[in-house]
Amino acid sequence: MTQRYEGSFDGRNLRVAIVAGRFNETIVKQLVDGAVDCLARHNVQESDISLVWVPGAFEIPATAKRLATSGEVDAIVCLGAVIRGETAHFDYVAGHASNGIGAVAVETGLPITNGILTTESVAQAADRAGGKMGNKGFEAALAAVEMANLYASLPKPSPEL
Ligand code: INI
Repeated sequence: MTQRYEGSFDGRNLRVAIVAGRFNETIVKQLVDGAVDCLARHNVQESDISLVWVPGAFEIPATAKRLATSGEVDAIVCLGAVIRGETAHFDYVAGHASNGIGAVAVETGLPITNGILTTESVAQAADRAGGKMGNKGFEAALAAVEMANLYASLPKPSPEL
């Protein structure tokens, strides 16, 4: 018979860290609110949520790695806003953040989700931070709960591989 694996959306007993980049803070605060709301709605205890602020999206991957290797969290939600109109460094900051988060997730085997907005304008970012396109912070938090539960249910990784 086919073994089917899927993570549940029940966050009971999960310890979740949110790493948030302060750059474009008004937008990122909306993402954080969305993420915290999602975690609360999915039974994550308030005392099991850590919120870590860093200066900007560039600092998110290294901070996520510190948390991932602490053994004290089950999932990490990365939130930030990189807006093209505001920097010639857009591609570097956005690329580093996104690639870095992916690399940390693969290296550490911990669920780390990407709720970093990369948009052309502040208006596009606002649309995705509680506006007409929803809240990417909420979505990233939901993905973190699902992935933490999925990993808990999958066969354990072999220490030899
Ligand atoms: N950081 C962001 O999170 N978003 C941006 O749009 C941004 N811009 O425009 O430059 C940004 N820059 C700061 C960067 O993330 C670092 O904090 C900074 O370079 C210090 O290392």
